[in-house]
Amino acid sequence: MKDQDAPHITPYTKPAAGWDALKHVAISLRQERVAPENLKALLAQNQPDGFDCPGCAWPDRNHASTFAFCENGAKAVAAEATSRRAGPELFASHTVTQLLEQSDYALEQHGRLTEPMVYDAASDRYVPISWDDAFALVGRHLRALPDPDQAAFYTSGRASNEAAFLYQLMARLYGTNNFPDCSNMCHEATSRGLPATVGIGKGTVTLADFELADTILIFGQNPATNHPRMLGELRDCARRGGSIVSINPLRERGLQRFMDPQSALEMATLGSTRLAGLFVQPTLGGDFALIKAVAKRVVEHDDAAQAASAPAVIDHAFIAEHCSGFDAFRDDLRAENWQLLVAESGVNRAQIEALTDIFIKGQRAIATWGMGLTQHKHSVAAIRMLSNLMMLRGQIGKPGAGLCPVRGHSNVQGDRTVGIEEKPTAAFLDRLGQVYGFAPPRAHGHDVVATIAAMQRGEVKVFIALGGNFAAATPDTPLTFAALRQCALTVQVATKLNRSHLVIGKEALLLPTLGRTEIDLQGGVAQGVTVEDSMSMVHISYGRNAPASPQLRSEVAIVAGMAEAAVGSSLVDWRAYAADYARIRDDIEKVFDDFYDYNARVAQPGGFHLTVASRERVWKTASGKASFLVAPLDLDTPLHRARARHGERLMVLMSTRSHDQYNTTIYGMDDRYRGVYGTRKVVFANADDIAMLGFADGDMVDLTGAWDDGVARRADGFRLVAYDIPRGCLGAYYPETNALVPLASTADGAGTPTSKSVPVLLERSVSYKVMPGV
Ligand SMILES: Nc1nc2c(c(=O)[nH]1)N[C@H]1C(S)=C(S)[C@@H](COP(=O)(O)OP(=O)(O)OC[C@H]3O[C@@H](n4cnc5c(=O)[nH]c(N)nc54)[C@H](O)[C@@H]3O)O[C@H]1N2
Ligand SMILES: Nc1nc2c(c(=O)[nH]1)N[C@H]1C(S)=C(S)[C@@H](COP(=O)(O)OP(=O)(O)OC[C@H]3O[C@@H](n4cnc5c(=O)[nH]c(N)nc54)[C@H](O)[C@@H]3O)O[C@H]1N2
Ligand SMILES: [Mo]
Repeated sequence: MKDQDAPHITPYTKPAAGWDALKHVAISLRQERVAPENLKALLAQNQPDGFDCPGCAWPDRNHASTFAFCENGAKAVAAEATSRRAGPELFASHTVTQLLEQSDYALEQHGRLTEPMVYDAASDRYVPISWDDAFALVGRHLRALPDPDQAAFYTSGRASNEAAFLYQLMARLYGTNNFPDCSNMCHEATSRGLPATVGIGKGTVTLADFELADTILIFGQNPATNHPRMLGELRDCARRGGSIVSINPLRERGLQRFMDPQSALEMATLGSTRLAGLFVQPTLGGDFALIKAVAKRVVEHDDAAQAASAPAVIDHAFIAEHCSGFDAFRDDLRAENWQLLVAESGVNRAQIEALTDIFIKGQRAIATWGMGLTQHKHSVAAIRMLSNLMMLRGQIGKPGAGLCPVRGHSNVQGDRTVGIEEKPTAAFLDRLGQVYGFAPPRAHGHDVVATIAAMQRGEVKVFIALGGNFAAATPDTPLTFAALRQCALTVQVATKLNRSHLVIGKEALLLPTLGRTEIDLQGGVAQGVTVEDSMSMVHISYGRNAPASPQLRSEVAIVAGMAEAAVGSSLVDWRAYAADYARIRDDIEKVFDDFYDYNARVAQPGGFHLTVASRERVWKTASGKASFLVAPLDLDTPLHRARARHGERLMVLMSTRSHDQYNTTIYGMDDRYRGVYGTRKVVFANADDIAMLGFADGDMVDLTGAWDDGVARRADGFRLVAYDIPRGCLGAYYPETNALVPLASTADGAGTPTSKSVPVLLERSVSYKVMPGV
């Protein structure tokens, strides 16, 4: 197994997916020691009567017939179906301090949590507690707070609509809108950016549009690792002769060639499809300038066409009927400075030209994007500029075209839809109040970054997490740890052990829950839960495996238990909800019109599509039109200032995912498509930068933060890997580099930590003189 091998760097030369992926599925099933009876769960993945893949939010074809095989989906299922257990024996034999010394990989390897545990400060250990006592402890703490805003309720995007709806109801009945959510660190810039331009913060396409698209632009996304099922759509587009462009500082291997495990012919003949035809490699955070440059070229082409009485390049009919602000937008583009656009994007004129040519040739274009676009200071502006670029050619709200933010967690979009929102609208609160007969809190609550800051100030004292790994996923690791440790109570609802269960308040609970793959029986009846994918399809999911332990409770049951203890049952019959999830759906429908006939419509194979107004060319903006928004280049950012201070030694770091991880869950130590084996402590750098800084490929370096707030930040002991990445840019993995991400550095207008533009300096490593094993 590679994990035991000496770390090494060996470029990957085969196509993505294919036999290699199948081999790695087999390895992961073996490593996780998945019991044979649980293997059948894999076959039920994304079947109409099966469960929704807990991997990513990419939708399924019809959510019916295809067994969409995906290496990383299989790994996510195997990790949940593992036969390993983190039971009371583990906690009896290890103090919390000892467990904290273990790596994220080692913590994950302990397996599934089995019973509710409470922290015992005297022995520094977790000890068993009954469910009733655990709920009573939560109730006691919440009721003791003088102000409900001293509690915060975190959600990670695997929670079902039913669990998330009850969770927000509990918190609002309790009296707060403090809903830090994983999406604050993820697609928040999308959700906050798009409404001002197209009226709604969701994507406008469905899978049917991918079948028709002739052009797909992929911004800042690594689908071969993070959304492998998307490769099937890209393959089909490439085979139809469509154009695919990857806009990414890295030429991600998985976007170069692809072999489809579902195509018997490809697998048998070792054939593969060439995916992206053009790779444009902007500097980190250079997308705003790049997109603006392409928009400027589109205007220039259109001006030239008009002068020559040739067919227009801009869709003037669409703009006349549907858009506002076009003239000012065009004038701003005409006035924009080419030299600055090139310098700020890091892309030369020839490449901008090539990208523009493909874009204006496209009759049906889709733009997709991931974390490469959302985790920067100017993410909101960049996403709006992308929307504006698409509007120039009328590429929104018609078949085969549109905006496609690709979400992460399998229900991160649904959680927000059903009310996990720290800045709720008045209309939603009015409705919730009417349905349940109470006055919901009106003040906006804390997002992730604001929650940590409030903990630091001692203003948030009770922290409850419905899934996720808050301590590891968030910025400024040492400061965040200290903030969490100041809490009076931390509560974690989880499937598997992670760092957040060890970075705890004065009192702490660890509550084990059923995963999506497991049968959820209430009163002898199997319950299904519903989720919304990245393209707004809502469908139902039934687990197939026996629960990992008889003591596990569903997320719905756990939330209901906490709610009863914290706010009582006078307004809400929590037990009735927990006994039959269909009742929760009946009431979700009362709060959200879009969910009419919820139970009936999710019972149909494939579920139903939630209305996305912009898809229908209905614009829910202030002007009632799709809005062009003028935005200037910002030439005085913290990065510019850091570069002015440190000159060319200043590097900008992106923190990203390897192939063997699911966010903070580390399945293994390889990043196959990027050629990294047996280690996660690597930093990718341009060979010329390595030489300029006086290092050599393979040297060990330490990374120090170059943010100018006086806080010392560092991450030590990384191996330099010469890589095809633009000058001045570095790449390394998250969460190992989160200590370098400043809490105060967030996306303007979204609050997302800027995890893909972290200013750092490199030093020769003091802690590791030689790379172990190399
Ligand atoms: N197997 C697996 N699947 C997952 C996850 C996982 O960890 N593992 N995580 C899930 C979650 S929550 C999410 S949000 C998604 C994340 O999926 P992605 O959005 O693919 O996230 P990252 O791996 O962070 O990679 C971002 C990509 O953006 C590029 N990039 C970085 N900075 C820039 C930039 O400034 N501009 C441009 N144009 N590109 C840039 C990087 O090179 C990388 O290819 O995946 C989901 N699916
Ligand atoms: N530096 C840097 N930081 C980042 C990012 C980055 O790219 N760079 N990405 C950000 C992004 S996009 C995201 S989405 C966040 C992710 O932040 P989180 O969502 O908080 O983190 P995860 O690692 O996905 O959470 C994994 C844990 O969830 C629990 N879990 C798994 N399944 C279930 C379930 O069904 N129910 C419950 N209750 N618990 C479950 C398990 O205990 C597991 O250990 O991280 C963000 N942080
Ligand atoms: Mo995410």
